[in-house]
Amino acid sequence: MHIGISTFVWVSPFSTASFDILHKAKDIGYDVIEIAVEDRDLIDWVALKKVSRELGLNVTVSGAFGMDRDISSERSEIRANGLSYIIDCLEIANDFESPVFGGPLYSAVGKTRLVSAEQKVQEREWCQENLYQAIRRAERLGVTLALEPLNRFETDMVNTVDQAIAIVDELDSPFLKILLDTFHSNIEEKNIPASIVKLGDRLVHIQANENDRGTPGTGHLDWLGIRDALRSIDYGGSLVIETFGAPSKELARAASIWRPLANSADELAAEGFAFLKKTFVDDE
Ligand code: LER
Repeated sequence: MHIGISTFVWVSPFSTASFDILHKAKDIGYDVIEIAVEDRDLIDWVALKKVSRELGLNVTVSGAFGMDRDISSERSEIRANGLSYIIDCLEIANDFESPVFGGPLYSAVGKTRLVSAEQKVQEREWCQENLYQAIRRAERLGVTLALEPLNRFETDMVNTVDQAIAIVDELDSPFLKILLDTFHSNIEEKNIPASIVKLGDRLVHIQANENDRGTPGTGHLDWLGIRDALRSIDYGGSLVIETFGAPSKELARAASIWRPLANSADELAAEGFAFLKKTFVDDE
């Protein structure tokens, strides 16, 4: 199993000025760097590819779904912008040979409202129409879309594994699967290992985060249960730490991290890696 870390652990937005993160990740021992695409224009992609190749780091790509990137918005221009952002990220993922592009593809992070049943149906239809378009592009590029349920405080659309499975099964494509972030699952799932088993081969990416989004291994998640469940489904994706060392313009309010979660991002990265390696890789 490959172990990775998101650029969000150190900075937001990730830009050419922060390429030192890749060196830090490599020095610690990570196999994967997850590039969070907040503003693609801040990144020199050619130079990034050179650095990641030289270091031998695999790349995965994740999205930052701010309010103007919402494929289920009432406003058609925002839905179009959301779809075009997903397509841009799929192309980046293809260029970097990332097997997945992951995130809460269906809506904007932090969009939580009380809406009528009719409106919910309409928003879900918009979501499905746009995901259908995104899947067509994903199929051509050979990159899998990984849809991530978020906890109830961050979205009113897909909170649970069951809700994610319903959307993914309706669209029925090998290029639309599911990303599980254990921080969100800890709030919404009754039993994370059982949810992993239920996901089976729909599960293509894991964000391996502690219950407080601090260093993995320092909280109360059932990591051994998670490991056994992943083994039982022959999980072949990566385990990526995603927490926020610096507030993201798009996500800060939703993520609601108002205090440091470790002494430093470097410490969280090093200790989190040691824990995940010991737990998930060393006794494989
Ligand atoms: C996005 O991947 C995520 O996990 C959110 O919790 C950010 O607020």
